[in-house]
Amino acid sequence: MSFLSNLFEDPYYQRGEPRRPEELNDPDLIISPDTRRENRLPPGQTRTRKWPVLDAHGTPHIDLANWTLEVNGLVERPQRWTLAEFMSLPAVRVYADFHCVTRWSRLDNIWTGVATREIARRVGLRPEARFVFVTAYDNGWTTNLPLEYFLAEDSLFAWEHDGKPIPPEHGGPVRLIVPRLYAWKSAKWVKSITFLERDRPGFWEEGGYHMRGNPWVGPDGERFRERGEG
Ligand SMILES: Nc1nc2c(c(=O)[nH]1)N[C@H]1C(S)=C(S)[C@@H](COP(=O)(O)O)O[C@H]1N2
Ligand SMILES: [Mo]
Repeated sequence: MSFLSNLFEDPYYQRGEPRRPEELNDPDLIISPDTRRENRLPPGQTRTRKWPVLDAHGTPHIDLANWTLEVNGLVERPQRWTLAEFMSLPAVRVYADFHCVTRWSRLDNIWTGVATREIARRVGLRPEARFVFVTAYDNGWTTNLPLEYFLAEDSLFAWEHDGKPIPPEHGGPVRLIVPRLYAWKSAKWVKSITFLERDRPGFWEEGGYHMRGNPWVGPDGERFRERGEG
């Protein structure tokens, strides 16, 4: 029964096995390297065929006419984009998997949006920048990550998933996608990005979640940090 209702009513339900990146056969598509692994599930993760909604405060109301994305901190040219300005920047498409620290992974996603590298190039990073602090529209929810993961080739500010606009509950109009880290670093409803010299814990990181959060490191991924670490 639930199988049938998922099949017919849930547009995100995945029927088949995840595609291999070679099968996509699309020279413009950026392939997240972790999708090329023999086993695409990081340790301790289970595949979900659905796309669960997970967030701390629920979906915020965002007035699209007043939406802005601001980039500041250790940059030469701080900037603020409206939604129309942001969506007219050159777009990329990325094939990637998505791993939530609560142990589900949604494989086989195509995201469209602006590469984080493109944004970094436009604001001009100062050499001291080493970490990224992200603020979102849901009650000022925050997260932090190392600059090299933010700037990875498969990281982007996405507005489409599998060719359709990202719906509000999944972070639309624009969310961050950082495929190489657990999904809590992929901020939904992104509002501002601040480049920092020293790392600073965000919402879940304050509560003991890992400052980096690489799902592939160690026997069970970097879920929590040890006392005294970071
Ligand atoms: N702004 C914001 N972004 C967020 C969260 C949140 O609470 N607020 N939750 C994170 C977590 S824990 C996960 S697993 C993913 C879930 O994204 P989804 O709801 O589209 O599956 O969003 C991440 N980004
Ligand atoms: Mo998560």
